[in-house]
Amino acid sequence: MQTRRTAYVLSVMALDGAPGNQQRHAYSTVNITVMDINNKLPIFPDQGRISIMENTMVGTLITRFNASDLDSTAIIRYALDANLCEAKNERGIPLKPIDFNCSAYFLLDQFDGTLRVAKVIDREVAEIIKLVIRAEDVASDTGPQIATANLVIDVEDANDNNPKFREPYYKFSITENSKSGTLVGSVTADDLDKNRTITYVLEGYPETLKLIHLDNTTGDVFVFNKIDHEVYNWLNMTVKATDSGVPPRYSRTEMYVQVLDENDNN
Ligand SMILES: [Ca+2]
Ligand SMILES: [Ca+2]
Ligand SMILES: [Ca+2]
Ligand SMILES: [Ca+2]
Repeated sequence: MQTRRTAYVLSVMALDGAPGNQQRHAYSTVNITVMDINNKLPIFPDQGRISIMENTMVGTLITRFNASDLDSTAIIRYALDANLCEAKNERGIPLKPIDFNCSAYFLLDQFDGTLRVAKVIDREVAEIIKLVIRAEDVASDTGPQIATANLVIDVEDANDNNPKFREPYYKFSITENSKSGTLVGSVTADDLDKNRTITYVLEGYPETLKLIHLDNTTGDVFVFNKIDHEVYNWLNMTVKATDSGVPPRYSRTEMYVQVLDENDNN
């Protein structure tokens, strides 16, 4: 351990108590050395907010902490306070430690203060994570010297989920000769990412697509042209749902429309 010495040299003049010019004096030199006692807490201000993308690779550097300490002998060591780590999902609901072991997602090097990804983070699980970091001067002469700082990590969304239809397939039925504009049914897909604006498109044989219309934004399915049961008992189509991510992702499902006989051939 290296100790800073601050040295002062004083010249001291001593006078005796004799009156007037009978007074005698002497000079002397005094050397004073001030030893630095390690008695100051580390200085570790709040670390603000930082963003990382979800799915960032394990080992990626997030940031580096750098606490300071006025004592020359300071030796700073860093640690995460696992008990104070907090994660919230996108609705702001805190995640229980048993569901999301917050501190397990980060690796803090105690010596150099680097914070790295220890486990791939899924934004759909945790969107905001608050870390509490302890900086301790382990060379303290005066008992524990610990300063703590917060760091808020915003997990940015990547488009890593396809839209998902609520049903494995859709089956509707209509009576033949239903008027154009008659509602057949509705399809809905959800997306776990932030790009949840879904566009729906119908795919199938051109002659089938002339009969049925799908609203691109609502997923509502309408009769478009008169459908004759004697020609079609069933209409089979595919619905494609595309999200608004960059690049977009999509999924498909089957849609079956049964055309019921109106008994119009008597
Ligand atoms: Ca100190
Ligand atoms: Ca994800
Ligand atoms: Ca998506
Ligand atoms: Ca995502």
